[in-house]
Amino acid sequence: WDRCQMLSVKGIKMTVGQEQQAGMKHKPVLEDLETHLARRETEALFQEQPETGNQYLEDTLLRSYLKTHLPPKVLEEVHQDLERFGNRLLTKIQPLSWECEQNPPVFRQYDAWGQRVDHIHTCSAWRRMKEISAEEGLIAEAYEKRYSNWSRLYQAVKLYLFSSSSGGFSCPLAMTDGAAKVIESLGIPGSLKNAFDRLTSRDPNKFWTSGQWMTERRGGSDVANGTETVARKQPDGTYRLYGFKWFTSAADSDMALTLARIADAEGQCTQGSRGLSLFFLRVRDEEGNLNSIQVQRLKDKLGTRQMATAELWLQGARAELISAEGRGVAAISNMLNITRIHNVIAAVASMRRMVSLSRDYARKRVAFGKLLKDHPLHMQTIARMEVQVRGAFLLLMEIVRLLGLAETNLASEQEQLLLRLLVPVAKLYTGKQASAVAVEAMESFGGQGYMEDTGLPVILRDTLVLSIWEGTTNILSLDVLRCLAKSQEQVMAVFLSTVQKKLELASGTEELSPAVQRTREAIGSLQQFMAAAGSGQALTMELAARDFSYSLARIYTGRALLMEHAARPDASPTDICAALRWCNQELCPVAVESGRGSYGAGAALQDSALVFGNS
Ligand code: UCC
Repeated sequence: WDRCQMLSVKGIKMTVGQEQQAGMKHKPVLEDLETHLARRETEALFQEQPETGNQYLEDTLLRSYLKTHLPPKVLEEVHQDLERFGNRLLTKIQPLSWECEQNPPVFRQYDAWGQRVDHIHTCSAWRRMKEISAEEGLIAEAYEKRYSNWSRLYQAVKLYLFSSSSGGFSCPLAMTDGAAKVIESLGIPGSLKNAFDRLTSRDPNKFWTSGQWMTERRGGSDVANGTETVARKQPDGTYRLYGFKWFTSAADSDMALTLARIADAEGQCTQGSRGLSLFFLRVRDEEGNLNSIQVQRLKDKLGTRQMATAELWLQGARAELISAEGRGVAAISNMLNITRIHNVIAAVASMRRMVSLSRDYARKRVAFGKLLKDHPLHMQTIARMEVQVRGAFLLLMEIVRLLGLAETNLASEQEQLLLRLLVPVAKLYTGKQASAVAVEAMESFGGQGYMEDTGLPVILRDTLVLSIWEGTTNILSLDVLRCLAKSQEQVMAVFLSTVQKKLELASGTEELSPAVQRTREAIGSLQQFMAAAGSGQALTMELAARDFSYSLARIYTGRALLMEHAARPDASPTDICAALRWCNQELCPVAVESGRGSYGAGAALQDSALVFGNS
C-alpha cells in the first residue's frame, strides 16, 4: 500500500530504493509470486525482530548520570550489581514478564461444591516476580540505606530497569514502597514492625506486598467526599471496616493501607477530609482466610491486565488505626508521593523501551531500498523521542536524588520544598509524555507495531494508565497549586532561584548559549504570568494550572538537561544537542498575561459553550 501511495504522489523526488522498486513493478509477476509462495512455507519470519540487550549497559545516559553523580566507591559496587541485574533481566526476567501477560489472573468465586472461596489465581511467573523483587532488594534497598542518600536513587534505577520487564509487578511494588514509607514516617510503631520488616525484606519467604485502597464507588479523585467506608471501634482497640472499595489494584497483596470514617457512639461520621483516618489491615489471616472481605469481581481493564484489580466488599475487616483521627489524607499522602514517583519511573522506562526497540529496528529493517536508519525523516522522528526520554529521565533522577537527601536528613528546607513541587509536576508531565512517545514509537514499526504478538501493544496499553492512576493530570495540576498555596509561594522562589543559579553556571558554555537564552526568556514569561495571576482571581490559577505545571516541567527539565548534564566537563556532543533540542520547544506554555483573558471567567464561559455547543 505504502509503495503505491508514494508512487502516486507527483512531484516528490524518489530515493534510490524507491526508483528500484518502481522499476521492478513492470517485471512479470506470476513467476515471482510462485517462488515467493514456495519460499514462504519455510520462512518463519519476514522481518528481523527488534531486541534490546543488557538494558543497563546499553543506556548511555543512565551510565553517564551515575558516573557524574555517585561517589566512586558507590559507583563501583552499583555498576557491578546493575550489570549483573541487566543480564538477569534479559535472560530470566523478561520471559517471565511475557508469561504474566499471557496468563492474567483468574477469579474463582465458588468452589465445585458451592462454597464461596473468592480465590484470585495468579500465574507462577507472577509469583516468581514477587520472589525476584525480594531477592533483588527492589524495596529493601531504599530502607537499608547502605549508600546513605544515594540508596533511594540506586533503588529507583533498579526499578527503572525492572519496570518494562516486570510483567506489571511494578504496580504492587509501588504500593509496597508507599506503605513502607508511611510506616517509616510514623516511626515504625511496634504493632507495625512485623509489616515493615516484611515489606522491606530481601527474603522471598518473608516478603509482603501492599495494596492502597483509596478508590470507592463515588470516584477516585475526590477522596474526601467519595469515601463511604465506616470504621467501628472494637473493645480491644482495633477497628472493623465496612464499605466497598471499587478499584483495588494488586488485590492479591498481603496487606493494605486504606481510608475510612470512624463512627462515633451514635454511629455518626464526620464528612469531608477531616473525617478520614488511615488504617492498616491484613488481607488474609494466618490460616489464609480472607479478613471478612468479599471479592465482587476483577476489573476488565484496557491494560495492566497482568495484575488483579478487584472490587472488594469490606464486611467487618479487622484493621488498625495508624494515623491521628481525621488525618488520613495527610498520612496517606506519603504513600501517594512515593507511588507517584513510581509512576514517573514506569513512564520513563516504557519510553526508553519503546525508543530502544525503534532504534534497533531502524538498524535491521529495510524499506525503500535501505535501512530505516538511513532515512533521515525516520531518524528525526526517533531523535525527537530520544530527547523526550532524556528529559524525563533526568527529571526522574533529580527527584530521587532530592528524595534520598530528604530521607537521610541532608536536604535543606529549599530542597524539601522543591521535592514536594517536582513530584506532581513530574508525574503529570511524564504520564502524558509516555503515552505520546509510545504511540509515536509504535508507528516506527509500521503495521507490526499494531500486532499483539510483538508485545508492543502491551507496552502502549500499560502506558496509557500512567496519566490516570495516582492522580489524573488535572488533579495533579491542582496539587501543584496546593503546594504553592501551602508554602505561601516560597516554593516558587526556590524553583526560580534554583534554575537561575544553574543558568549562570551554564552561560559559560558557548554551545549552550541559545538554550540558556531561551530558558531565560521562559523564566521571564513565567514571572510575568505569576505577577499578573497574583492579582487575579482563584479561577485564573485553576484554569492555568495545567499550562502552568507544564511550564514548570519543561523549564526544570531544561535545567536538568542543560546544567546537570550538558555543561559537565566530559559532556558529549549528544548531551549538548539534546539540551538544545529540548529548549527549542515552547518552554513556557502558560499564557503570559492572564489579563489577556485566557484563564478568566470569560474563557471559562467560552469553554463551556464550546463543549456543550451553546450559542
Ligand atoms: O489507588 C490507586 C491505584 C493504585 C495503583 C497504584 C499503582 C501505582 C503504579 C505506579 C507505577 C507502575 S489510584 C488512587 C489514587 N488516588 C489518588 O491519587 C487521589 C487523587 N486525589 C488527590 O490527590 C486529591 O488531591 C486529594 C485526595 C489529596 C485531595 O484530598 P483533600 O482532603 O480534599 O485535600 P486537602 O484537604 O487539600 O489535603 C489534606 C491534607 C493537607 O494537609 P494539611 O491538613 O496539613 O494542610 C494537604 O496539604 O493532605 C495534604 N496533602 C499532601 N501532602 C494532600 N496531598 C498531598 C501531597 N501530595 N503531598 C503532601
